[in-house]
Amino acid sequence: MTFSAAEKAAIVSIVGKVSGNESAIGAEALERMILGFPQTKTYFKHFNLSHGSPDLQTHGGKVLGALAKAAKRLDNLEESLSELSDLHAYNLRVDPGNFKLLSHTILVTLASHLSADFDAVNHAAFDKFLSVVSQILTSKYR
Ligand code: HNI
Repeated sequence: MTFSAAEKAAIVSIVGKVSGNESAIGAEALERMILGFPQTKTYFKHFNLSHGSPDLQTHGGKVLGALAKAAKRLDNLEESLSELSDLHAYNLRVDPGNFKLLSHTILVTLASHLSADFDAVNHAAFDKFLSVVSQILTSKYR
């Protein structure tokens, strides 16, 4: 899957707008996922899942940080996400369907915070980015 120059610019721009707020944005996306889709809580039994908890902030920062890092290597996503792909497939064994749920809540969180900056073109490009990342993170399951 490749990205057009316009898609790359949109993805990099959105990541730039989140820069510095990865933990807060990531925590909110995680909270929306566990509240909106409570079945996803099974993966986070060892976390304090209360609103704004340090666990949510730390983990949210890791997830959004990984996306920011990946956005710097859009031409070589498979290689840059290889270790995370191993982790999710072999260690965590997250059911692939959950990636759609988290991608959705990341998009909702971005829309809520970035408002007009998250227009339809940026939305479409970021949706594609999350879908490609999810595809890679779930590619080693079978
Ligand atoms: Ni995910 C750990 C990135 C989707 C459950 N995950 C990580 C880490 C990163 C990460 C980064 C930390 C790795 C490390 O410590 O070395 N996860 C991502 C990304 C996506 C994603 C970029 C998709 C956009 N993860 C999901 C989904 C679930 C999920 C959909 C389950 C619903 N991830 C986990 C769990 C851990 C995890 C569980 C381990 C957490 C811990 O610290 O114990």
